[in-house]
Amino acid sequence: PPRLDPDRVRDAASRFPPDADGDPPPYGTAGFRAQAPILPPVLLRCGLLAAIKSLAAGKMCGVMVTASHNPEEDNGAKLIGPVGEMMSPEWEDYANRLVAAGSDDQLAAEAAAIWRQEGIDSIDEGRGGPVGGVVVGCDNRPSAGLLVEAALAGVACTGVPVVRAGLQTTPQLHFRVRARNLGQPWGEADYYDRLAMGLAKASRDLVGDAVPGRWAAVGTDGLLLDCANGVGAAKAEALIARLREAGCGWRFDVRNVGPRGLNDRVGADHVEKQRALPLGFETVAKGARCCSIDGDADRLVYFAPDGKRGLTLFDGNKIAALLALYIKDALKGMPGIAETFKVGVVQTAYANGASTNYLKTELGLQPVMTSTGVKHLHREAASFDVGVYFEANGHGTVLFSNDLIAKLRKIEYEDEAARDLLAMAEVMNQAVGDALSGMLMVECILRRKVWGLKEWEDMYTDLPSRQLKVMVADRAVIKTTDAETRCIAPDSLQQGIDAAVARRKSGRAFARPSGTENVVRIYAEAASQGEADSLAKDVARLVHKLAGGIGPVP
Ligand code: G16
Repeated sequence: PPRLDPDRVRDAASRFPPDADGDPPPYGTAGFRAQAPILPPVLLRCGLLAAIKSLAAGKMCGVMVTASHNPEEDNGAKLIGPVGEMMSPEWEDYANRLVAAGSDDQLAAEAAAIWRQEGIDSIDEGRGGPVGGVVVGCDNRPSAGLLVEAALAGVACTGVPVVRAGLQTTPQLHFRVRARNLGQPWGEADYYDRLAMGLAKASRDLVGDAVPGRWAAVGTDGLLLDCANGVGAAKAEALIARLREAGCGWRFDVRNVGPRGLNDRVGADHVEKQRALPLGFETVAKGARCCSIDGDADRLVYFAPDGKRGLTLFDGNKIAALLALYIKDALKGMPGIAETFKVGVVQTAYANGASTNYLKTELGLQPVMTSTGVKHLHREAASFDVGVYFEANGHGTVLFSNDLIAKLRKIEYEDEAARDLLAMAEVMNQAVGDALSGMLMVECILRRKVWGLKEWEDMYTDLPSRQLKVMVADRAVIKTTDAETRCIAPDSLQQGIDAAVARRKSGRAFARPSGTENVVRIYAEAASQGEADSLAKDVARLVHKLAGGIGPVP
């Protein structure tokens, strides 16, 4: 049976020693992120922790080696729990404890303490001890090889079986862990099958070689996909090949397929934050339907070139609004269900005020606000029967409760809307935000509604907004409350922000420390672009002055 072998821990720790002159990174918004060279000891500890978690749960867990939207030189780890979720706060603390354990002996002692705390030795699964397993996947960064080895060495300290999944998107690895633990088909081919079959059901008459006449009349029948030169490129191509086999004749033009230039002026983060076209899209026709995913394919944003080197953005909020509208429409014809089952939408402070207003006034929903981080949104969304969650940056999915799925199954033969929702639950990744699955659902809904981008854009008009980053010596000096909408430290920062906001019509602004980069993020919106820009700048200057800014004053 698995057991924690202190000699193995010490041996592994000495093979992947911590960086002598640097503090280890803290567990951030989505796990650990740092420059790749300092990460091997962190990944060793992540492997070790995932193994302990898997034993505590008696299920498979996962480690994804990725730094997502961050530059190619960075890397990191996302830890995946037994239902495909991100780790709970308690396990984040364990992760920090292990990563802070500098010497070989400290690590062995800390791991043993967590092992005891979780009562692993007293677990008897009827097979002579606890059972578990860890699957390790990675994106296509050059530093992945060594970091995967470090994670595997961490798992090996416990004797827990380990699986190398190789190149995976983050959502694929989450899907795999969840499906495996639920006893469902879990391989990579099963992932493509599920999406392709779900889409075939969701799009019904639309799948096939012939583009329906009404859709063709909208004028934009193909999708240009920017893959950020990341791991998602090859996976998107595999998915599209599977769609073809299933008879889907939709056209996709896959661009920025790597291997070089990861996240460098391409990808969802670039498009959403810079409001700039990704490289390789300079000559794309005005109004063409395009989307960008990020380095590990868990974010999705749509855009259309405006013909002047700029673009119209369809961010996570616009995607959420489209999905929520589709769900509300489906529920309209199902009175019993609409009254009994709760639909909810979860957003963060980055949600444009106009999107929140649309959800409230047009769809009659009361959006729930959480702090930044999929882990927070996911948890909230799971409390609804249909929980739509999206961050403005394009992270999100739609979760369906088991009760609702069971109810829909009972009526699917006589009810078309029930079939639509079941198909949506198949297409949308139930473990985490997934750019490829989100993209299929958006494509399907636009076709079903016979909507071009114009109709989608017209759902509501975003208030002008601006995002900035400020470098500070220590971003931890900024403390926030109320889902990160207000600062409680340093002193007088919030007063300054309030005064700056009050000077703008429809103004709103906040500052928060990033959990994935060494910066403070600023968000501002107002009635005009000029006011949003100047408000963001005012807040950036306040942060620079009061929170120890480094470098030039913004
Ligand atoms: C991660 C998280 C997201 C979060 C983003 C930015 O995304 O998964 O939930 O919105 O970081 O976080 P922060 O503003 O704290 O830097 P990704 O795509 O980098 O994994």
